[in-house]
Amino acid sequence: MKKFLNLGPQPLANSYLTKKNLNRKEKKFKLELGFDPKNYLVSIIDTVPKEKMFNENYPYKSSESFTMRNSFKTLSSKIKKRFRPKNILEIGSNDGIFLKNFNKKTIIGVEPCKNLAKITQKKGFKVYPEYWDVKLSKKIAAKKKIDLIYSANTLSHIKNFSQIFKAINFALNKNGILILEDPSLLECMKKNAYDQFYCEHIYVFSTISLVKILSNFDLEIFDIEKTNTHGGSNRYFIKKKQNKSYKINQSVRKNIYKEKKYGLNNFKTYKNFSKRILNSKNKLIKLLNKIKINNKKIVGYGATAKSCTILNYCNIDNNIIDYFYDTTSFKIGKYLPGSRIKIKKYKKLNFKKIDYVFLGAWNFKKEIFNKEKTFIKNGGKFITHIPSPKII
Ligand code: JHZ
Repeated sequence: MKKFLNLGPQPLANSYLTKKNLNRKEKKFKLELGFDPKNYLVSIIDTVPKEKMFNENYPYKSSESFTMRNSFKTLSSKIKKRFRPKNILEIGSNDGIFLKNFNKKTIIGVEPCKNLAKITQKKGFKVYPEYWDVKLSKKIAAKKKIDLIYSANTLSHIKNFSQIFKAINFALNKNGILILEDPSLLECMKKNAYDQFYCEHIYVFSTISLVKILSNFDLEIFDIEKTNTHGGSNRYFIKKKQNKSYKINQSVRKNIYKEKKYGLNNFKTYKNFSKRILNSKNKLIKLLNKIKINNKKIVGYGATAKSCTILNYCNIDNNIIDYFYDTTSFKIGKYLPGSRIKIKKYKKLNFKKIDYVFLGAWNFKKEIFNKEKTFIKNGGKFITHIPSPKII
């Protein structure tokens, strides 16, 4: 693995602090990114044990945003029409945002964060509160092999990819389909979205890396859809190579072409990205300091895991951002890791009290701008670092 980016020592991105443990020293982990020239895979060099990140205190709930609820709903209808699966398995079912669109008898979930698994179990769905691995896959497949496996923003969080795909191959019917959805490395690089890198995102996948990896497990991508969620994701449709009922669609070739043209197969591209990120950091610090010199008030919007990377890499604390607004009950009243900026219960932005808003959840810009029309109309301004730090 060739190292290209050092985002410094970072606390766990989703370990929000309570008032009680605010003075405690936080454990920090090296956040360095590397490129594996053999598999074209970008990943974190030193990973954190999964139990430290994904446990019964996991604060992120997918259902907090309208955009995500809508995206999962639309996809569910498409799946029913295009594949007509008799049974479905979702790996990383979070709070049931996808599952709830299906009949309880036809879908099962896997969710190791027990607090989240419980939310869906309470609604009557079968959810295994376990980590996805070969052992669990065998347990599930012993009852019945699966027609369709779906996983969004989860496989990129599991350290051992050979175990992930071995387990999937095992559970999947011979004509079964795997739909895998994760942030696109190409979009991340184009947008200078270095905040996609934090402890939980062990990989940020590209098509060219997945093609190589999947091939070792007799799996292949036959179609790709682009989605706007999480700053630009790819939704990969994957099948076993032996299954000839789907032809490989043009979209696969197109994606590969675009990624190679951009240079995702070339280490130099990553070194250049790293230079841009250092510039982005310096520009953001300069911009925020200039606003503060003029005694203006800045708050944050969306206490995302991504924000943790930005705040800690750029040394931003509550001298710069007074507090963050967030709608997630698990996060409200707590403090962002490292920066220790307070998270307050979301209130509509008040232009009389707030001058600038840092977009922690920049990936939901459209949804947020829609909600905050009054603030914008009255001169309230947002700050974003995507694709480069600026006031909008
Ligand atoms: P959002 C998490 O990352 C963690 P984060 C995880 N590792 C991952 O991969 C992605 O999700 C999928 C709030 N919000 O989705 C809700 C408002 O307050 O960008 C959330 O706390 N008001 C699993 O944390 C946060 O912003 C709003 O109007 O980077 C959004 O977090 C909206 C739209 C959101 O993921």
